[in-house]
Amino acid sequence: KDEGIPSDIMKKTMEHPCYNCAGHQFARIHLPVAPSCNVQCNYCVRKYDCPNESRPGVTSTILTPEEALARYIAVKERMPNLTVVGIAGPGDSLAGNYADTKKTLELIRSYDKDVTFCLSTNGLMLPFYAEELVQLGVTHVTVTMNAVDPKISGKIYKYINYMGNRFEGDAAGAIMVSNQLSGLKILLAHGVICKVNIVTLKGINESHIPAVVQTCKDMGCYITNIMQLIPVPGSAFESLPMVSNKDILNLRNECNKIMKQMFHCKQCRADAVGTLDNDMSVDLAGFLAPKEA
Ligand code: CLF
Ligand code: SF4
Repeated sequence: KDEGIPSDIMKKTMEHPCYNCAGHQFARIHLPVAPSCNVQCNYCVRKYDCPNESRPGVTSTILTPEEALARYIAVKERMPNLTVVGIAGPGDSLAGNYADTKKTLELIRSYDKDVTFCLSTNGLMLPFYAEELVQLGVTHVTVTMNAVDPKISGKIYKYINYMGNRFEGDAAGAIMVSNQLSGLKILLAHGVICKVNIVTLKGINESHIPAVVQTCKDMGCYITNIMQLIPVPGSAFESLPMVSNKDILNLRNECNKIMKQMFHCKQCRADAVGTLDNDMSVDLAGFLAPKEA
């Protein structure tokens, strides 16, 4: 199933902690340079990190691109197994702060030719930026796509802000699905390794998830990550019943028959640093402090 992927990209994928369960020894650093967002998901309260790619309840300090480079250099010097730079919010990497996302990647690339660039997005602006991301050297992209049916997608967003207008309901769903799919298509045509995150929303998209996974498989995505919704107090979906770990496992197992599944997602912070099992961001200053002689 990995046929057709060039060997250098395959190597990056094998050394990416999220794209395969065997990547435990490799570390990633999330650089929190993208605070703004262009949509309002019903499960999100914006004062926390984007729960499309993070566990809720954490607020990352925003870094400028220059600060992000400095953090990358400091961490890389102490973490030789660091293979991946991820931009995962705390808002959306392609929303209003896209210029900072871009600048961050450019600065890091001029310092490090090899590190893998990984980016996560809700997909709204992906058709506009996909080719530029390829030029910037992004080889791995995650799109959170909770539905491929506009009616179902439309129930997940309170509204979206797009081309100067606000859309809701079916119209919002239709734009999201269309842009997520066309953005993915452009990336896939350029050989980007694509992952789709799917947040399981009881009574909303639960039974539709295999159809989302089948669409991802048919397009040529590499892996899907079926995630649990951790309800955020104050969000529109705060009282949506949580899907049990067992139900998530069953869904992943069912969808594993369709295509490769992620079983080890840690729903990490937008400023996570380290291996998936050992997040150093909680005490980054301590980790970076000069060691006592
Ligand atoms: Fe970060 Fe996401 Fe890239 Fe990984 S996280 S941008 S793909 S480098 Fe990984 Fe964390 Fe799960 Fe995301 S464990 S929340 S899947
Ligand atoms: Fe919140 Fe959705 Fe925006 Fe992520 S994409 S920050 S979940 S509104």
